[in-house]
Amino acid sequence: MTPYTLTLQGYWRSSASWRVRVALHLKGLDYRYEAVHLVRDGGEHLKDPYLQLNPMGQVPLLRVSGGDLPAGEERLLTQSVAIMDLLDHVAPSPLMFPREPWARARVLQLTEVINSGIQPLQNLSVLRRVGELGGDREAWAAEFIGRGLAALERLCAADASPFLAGDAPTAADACLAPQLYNARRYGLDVGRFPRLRAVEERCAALDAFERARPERQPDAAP
Ligand SMILES: N[C@@H](CCC(=O)N[C@@H](CS)C(=O)NCC(=O)O)C(=O)O
Repeated sequence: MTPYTLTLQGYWRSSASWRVRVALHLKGLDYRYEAVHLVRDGGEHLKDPYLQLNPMGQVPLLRVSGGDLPAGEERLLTQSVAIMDLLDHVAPSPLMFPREPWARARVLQLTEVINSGIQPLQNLSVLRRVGELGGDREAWAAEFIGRGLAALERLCAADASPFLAGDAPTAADACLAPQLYNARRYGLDVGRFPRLRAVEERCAALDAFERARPERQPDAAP
């Protein structure tokens, strides 16, 4: 089998792209990075050719060829949670989603609190629309990030394991680091979330998490 060829189309400050970068680095996978600018000229993600590839007009997108795919075929995958799951097939160690059903469900639960319950409410397109409708974008984002993280803190407070769901980082931890970064961007005092902060610190000590940070990406703006 030939090695997989992976290209990540993302944006330095995109939290969903950041999750995928964490997974790629944890697994030690080489990948090409192609920046899709979310802000310049109204956003490359909302125009062709990118919009043809992802009609949702969002990053990240992973392009995959080689490996167990038929020769010459390239597959495109969007949605960071689906991408992290596919990466468990491409490189099973370490797993982003444990195989044991209860442990897997717990990781998915915590992942979805962020992926479905927080991030979509503070997404660029949603905040733009809140602004157009006369709302306060920053207050809106802070409100929903704060509510979601408070719930996540409660869901995890009784668990003393080093990471959100066990002894090793999973997809849930890959979602947590970028979400706390966004919380700070919108002025939240993350000291309110001691369990989440402790996990974040443990993650930050790992090279994979450090390399995935926005400011380490080639398209990072000063
Ligand atoms: N559920 C999607 C969310 C993707 C997403 O919202 N991406 C953001 C950046 S983090 C985006 O492209 N936003 C562009 C916009 O809202 O216009 C995933 O996990 O991949």
